[in-house]
Amino acid sequence: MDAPVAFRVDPAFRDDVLAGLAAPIPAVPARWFYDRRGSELFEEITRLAEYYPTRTETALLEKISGELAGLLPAGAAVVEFGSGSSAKTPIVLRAAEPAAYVPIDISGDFLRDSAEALGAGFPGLLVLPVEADFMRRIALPAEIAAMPRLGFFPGSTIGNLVARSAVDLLRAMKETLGEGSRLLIGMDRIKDVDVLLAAYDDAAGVTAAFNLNLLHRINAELDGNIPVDAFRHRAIWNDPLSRIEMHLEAVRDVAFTVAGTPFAFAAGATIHTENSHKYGYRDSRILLRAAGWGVTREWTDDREWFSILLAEAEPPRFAP
Ligand code: AVI
Repeated sequence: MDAPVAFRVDPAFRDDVLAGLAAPIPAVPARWFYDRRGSELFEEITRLAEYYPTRTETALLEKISGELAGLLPAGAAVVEFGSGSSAKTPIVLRAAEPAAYVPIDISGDFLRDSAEALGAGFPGLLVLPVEADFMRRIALPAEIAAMPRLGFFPGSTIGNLVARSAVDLLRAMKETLGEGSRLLIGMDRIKDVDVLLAAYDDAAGVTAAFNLNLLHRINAELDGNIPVDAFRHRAIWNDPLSRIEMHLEAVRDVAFTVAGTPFAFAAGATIHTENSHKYGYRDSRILLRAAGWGVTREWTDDREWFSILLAEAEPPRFAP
């Protein structure tokens, strides 16, 4: 007989779900979307006709790659916040021709695999993956101590954080990279609400499956018995907060347990699962400035749907 497989529960996931479902406004942090199935579904989202951000940002990076080539002095390091598994990283590495590339990611296996795959395409490039949570200040590898640095944070992932967390993250990036460093960051623009809603509630239902997968994950990993068919995907535009919100809405009264704890949701009640903030021309500058980054360039596509900003880590200054 096979020995029983020991089931490992991630205590941080359990704590977030139990506290989040019991909160006055029930919510589960969006980072828990990304189990294996969730990551596959997100990849599928990026290829959807309605989901413009990935396609728009990649095309914009290609378009400005000539200008990016002049950005970095010889012998610089590109530090990417994220694993660098996307098509965007090679565009920047080809353009900037750095001496070193440092991808930072919390998921070690994924990080090493993607760093290896990427390194193979850039012989001579020093690739130094760092396994760490980039929400906090990180000690960069000694090999790049004397190199000028360009941080790279594509994907408009900054938009998934509320303003105070986004500022904390941008400040941590500044501390990690050091004064005088630069940051190349992708941010999604405010646009027509119909375009935004379609991007987060696509006709094929892939985003709905991505959102509902969170409930499957809770059932599988936290011994839950949530009837997933009792919930539906909702995407709404919250105008005063300038963000798309994703929710899971109960379509009928429903009761279930997670890790032995009982929960009940009345029909129409929701679990808030994600925010995706959109930024106007001034908003992005205020956000970056609040964390000590001064914007020196901004590029946008013809429709002005997506921005890539270049910012410089400013020294503290006296101000009136
Ligand atoms: C990862 N992040 C930038 C995506 C976004 O657009 O906010 C996540 C996503 N959620 C639904 N679709 C895509």
